[in-house]
Amino acid sequence: MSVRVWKCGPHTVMLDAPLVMGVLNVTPDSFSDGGEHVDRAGALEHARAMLSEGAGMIDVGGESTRPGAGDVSEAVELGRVHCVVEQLAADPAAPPVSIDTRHAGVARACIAAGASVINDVTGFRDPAMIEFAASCEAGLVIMHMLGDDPATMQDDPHYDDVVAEVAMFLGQRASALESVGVDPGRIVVDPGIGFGKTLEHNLELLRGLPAIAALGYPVLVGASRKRFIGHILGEEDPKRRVSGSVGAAAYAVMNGADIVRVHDVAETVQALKVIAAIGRRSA
Ligand code: HH2
Repeated sequence: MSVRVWKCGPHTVMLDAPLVMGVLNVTPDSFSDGGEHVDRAGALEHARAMLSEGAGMIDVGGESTRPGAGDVSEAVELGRVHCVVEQLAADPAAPPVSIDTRHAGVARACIAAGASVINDVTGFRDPAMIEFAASCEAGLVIMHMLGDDPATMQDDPHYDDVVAEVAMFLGQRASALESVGVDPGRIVVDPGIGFGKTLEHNLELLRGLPAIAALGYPVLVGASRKRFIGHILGEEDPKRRVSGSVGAAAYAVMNGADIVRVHDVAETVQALKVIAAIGRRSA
């Protein structure tokens, strides 16, 4: 059996078992944990806690992309994330650090500071982002968002066939990156749960993960604490959506996801360990 790997700068990330990516929002306004990790020491402490709980990667973000979020300048975003990325990446034994940004300047500065992955929720549509991706060796997460603006993406989203359209977008963005010389082994694709999608679109995408995986790239799913889980559960408070989020992550992994982006690392790791044990066959 071939072992799947993801090339992320100096790291080779093994994807023979699901990878849990821990979310570190260094923002005042993220939808579920805004303001909790804005001081540097607290952010680092939270990242280290997630690593000890089993996260295989930390995704650091300095701009909320929740529906209706306003723009943040690159300078402000970078001011929030740069030191945190630098300090997390300074430990040679630490797993890779991902920078969650749609701004090429922030990506460039954070890769220089030691990050190994660029997670772009706009799917590498900005020519400056494509140019930078081609010039470095970082792992690249291509995410689908309807339109290119979180402020308006939830305004009456419409698709004729959400799974086919999202898969086509992801395939086209991956081809655009490969056409400028990006090694396909650096690419991961993500259907962008909640980014310009109704509840039913999100559910169709989770059911349709095999069609996304058929593109041939590893698949990342970020369903954690999102509003569609709140809709299903009738739960307004994102922090009270943990069990629902673990359920979504478990389903995603069983239906083809290689990486899950989560806020609640310990709970997710526990569920995935049980799934792995049940699925394991003795030779
Ligand atoms: N979701 C969010 C942010 N970045 N990146 C990827 N690849 N996939 C996702 O589903 C995804 C993402 C939104 O979650 P969060 O970071 O917790 O919230 P906010 O954008 O409000 O900071």
